[in-house]
Amino acid sequence: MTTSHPVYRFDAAIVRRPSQSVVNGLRAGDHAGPAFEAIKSEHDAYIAALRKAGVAVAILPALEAFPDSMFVEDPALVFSEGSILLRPGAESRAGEVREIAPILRERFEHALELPSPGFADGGDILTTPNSVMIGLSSRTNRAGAEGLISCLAKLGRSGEIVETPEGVLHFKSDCSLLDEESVLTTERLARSGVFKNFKQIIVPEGEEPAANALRVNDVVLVGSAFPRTIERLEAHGYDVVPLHTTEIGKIDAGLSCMSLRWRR
Ligand code: CIR
Repeated sequence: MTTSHPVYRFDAAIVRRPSQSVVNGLRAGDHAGPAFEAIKSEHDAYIAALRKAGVAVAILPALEAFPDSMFVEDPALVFSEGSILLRPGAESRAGEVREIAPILRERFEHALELPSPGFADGGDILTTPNSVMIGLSSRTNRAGAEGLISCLAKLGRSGEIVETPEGVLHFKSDCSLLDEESVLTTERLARSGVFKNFKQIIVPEGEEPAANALRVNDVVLVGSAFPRTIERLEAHGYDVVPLHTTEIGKIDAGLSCMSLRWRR
């Protein structure tokens, strides 16, 4: 189906303040974790950018028990038509669902839950005009993806199962939607052919984490550490807002992870 408004038009978002425990956030590899103050300033700038783009942002309190809980994109999925509580694939993140559930039930008339069994992280889900792409990954398995497809059907949307490149945390670590017909993607993901029906802008080699950008209304939020990607997007006419992501990048996160966004 085709939605009545572009899928990157949002007027509401939920974010969650980082906890001090974020310094222990999950990460692949054994490099040093981020510094709390630096994460906090990246998060503050992100909220300011969403507001400037025209989004009403609700801020949830930090959850010390859950180091990765500022990444609210993962435990749930939201649309104008309703919300779906997911089941994150990392054990340490399972309890985040219980924390966000009441907030979604309050805001959405249709608040669905991913059926058991199966796991699905919001970071693996890319909403496009014609389908919701669900990337299989170390966090999202086939049972979770199939359960999600049944929930999406109840909201009048169709889901499509796709593959995440080997070694990449989430499907959306490597891509983002730029407009109704264009995506920003890494070369390794583009190679799979998953975006054959889209115009593709490939992030330059060495800037792969830039692929997790975020189109919000008239602007595209992009990590400021990726000048060649920014240049490429500007050359295609996008209005880019660069944001610091170096600290959240240390725990494998990017710009989409820090909010749940929808149009009321
Ligand atoms: C994790 O490994 O779960 C967090 N450290 C990063 C989550 C990033 N979320 C996202 O890409 N949606």
